[in-house]
Amino acid sequence: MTHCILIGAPVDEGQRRPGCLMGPAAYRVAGLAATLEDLGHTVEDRGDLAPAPGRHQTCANPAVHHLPEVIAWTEALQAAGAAAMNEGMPIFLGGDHALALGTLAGVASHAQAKGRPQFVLWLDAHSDFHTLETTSSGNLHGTPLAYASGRAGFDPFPPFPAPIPGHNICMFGIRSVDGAESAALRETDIIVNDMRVLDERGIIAPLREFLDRVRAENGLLHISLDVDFLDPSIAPAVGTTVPGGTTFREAHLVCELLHESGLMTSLDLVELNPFLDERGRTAKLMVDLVGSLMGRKVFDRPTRSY
Ligand code: B3U
Ligand code: MN
Ligand code: MN
Repeated sequence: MTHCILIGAPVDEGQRRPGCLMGPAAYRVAGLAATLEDLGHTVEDRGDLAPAPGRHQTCANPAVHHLPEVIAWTEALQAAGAAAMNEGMPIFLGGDHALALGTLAGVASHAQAKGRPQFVLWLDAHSDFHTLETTSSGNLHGTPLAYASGRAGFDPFPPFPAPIPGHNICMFGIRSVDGAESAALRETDIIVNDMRVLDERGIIAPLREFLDRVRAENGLLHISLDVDFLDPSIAPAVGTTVPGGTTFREAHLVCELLHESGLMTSLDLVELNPFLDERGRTAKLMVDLVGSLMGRKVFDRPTRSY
């Protein structure tokens, strides 16, 4: 039984298409709390954060937009995330992926305080490895992993509290990487399981390899689930659809394996844009996946027989 702490983060300033701010409400309407309670967990819904920018930070790249707003979210989510880690498992309801600038800062500072290594599993079509200097879209939802790994180029942001080593970060489902991201990623030891790798090796072996390391090092594991990890045919409610995503069955299998590992300590649900949804199907699918992550099984075998 886990104490699940829901934290709404209706941020939509990390990209340009309005609608992600309705995400937290959509997860609640789709029955997230009841799904968790039915699985035997306790749920505490802390409502939605609403930080206001205190200053007007700027940066040299003119494409970057909503910088003060995103910095305010980062600070608020770092504080809320670090506090929640002491009390249970935070589940951050986005909001676009810019929220992970703050959630990663929060969980990493908690891990540092506990003297345990932080690991990150990034379930996404995108590598989100831009800095303020390299992004050409100016959309800050494309930057959180660069910030968390301690890359330079985030001057107006608070320094990332405890940069996460590259080999503790595993990207999974990647199929859209910009040139500047690619060049920077090659200089790191981040594990990039792009779709080529998953097509060749399947999803189980690369995931188990990573989870085995988290376990061996007694790590904390943050999972960041971007809606576009899923194929747009099953999850249309996202601003940046990329074909060739994971299927319904693959996504559930990933979630079941993650549950079986018992390693997840925090979770982001990001990029849901309910304005683009079809009768709530994407919100319901995301809630369903959280059900699998938190222990729902098709058939409860006493021991694994396969
Ligand atoms: N890499 C592109 C596209 C992108 C990143 N994350 C999303 N889209 N969702 C960029 O704008 O940084
Ligand atoms: Mn993303
Ligand atoms: Mn994405």
